[in-house]
Amino acid sequence: MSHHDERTFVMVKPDGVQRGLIGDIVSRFEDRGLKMVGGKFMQIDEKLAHEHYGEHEDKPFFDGLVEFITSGPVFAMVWEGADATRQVRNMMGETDPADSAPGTIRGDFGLDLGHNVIHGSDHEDEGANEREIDLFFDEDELVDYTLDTAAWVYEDEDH
Ligand code: IDP
Ligand code: MG
Repeated sequence: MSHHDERTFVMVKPDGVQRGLIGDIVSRFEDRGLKMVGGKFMQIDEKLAHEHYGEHEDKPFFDGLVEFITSGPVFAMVWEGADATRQVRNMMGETDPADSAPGTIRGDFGLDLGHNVIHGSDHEDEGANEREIDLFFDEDELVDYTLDTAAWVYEDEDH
């Protein structure tokens, strides 16, 4: 794998789907030069919600979080690119939209901590990206292909 091939898990949460933000959010990652290698419009069940948010099991907001994330469809994605996990987190903003800078996804689209529009793997949690990709996608649901614009995004990518 080249250094352009880091993969990260991203998901438009039920509030983002209901508010019609899938297209806008996908556009931001496309515009940045990242490559979508997987995408799935789906409903999260209780079991998957518990697995995905297992690290927060003991937090007071856990039950509400599970209820929210299972309350309607989500759009789960895998994005690939240089430093993808950290770059996506930067584009998302802070966990609380109220603390997120304008120009970030949460800073542009949210006002409330519980409804913060998007999930992205934590770049400070080693291996979280791979774990979450495995949880949501089968290997054959991820597509290997060449994005022709990559040569213009990356200086050291061949034409
Ligand atoms: P992150 O989504 O920015 O990685 P985490 O700390 O991993 O933030 O928390 C996971 C999700 O749990 C948040 O995105 C948010 O939806 C919810 N959450 C986190 N902290 C709180 C809280 O204090 N109250 C309510 N919901 C919370
Ligand atoms: Mg997190």
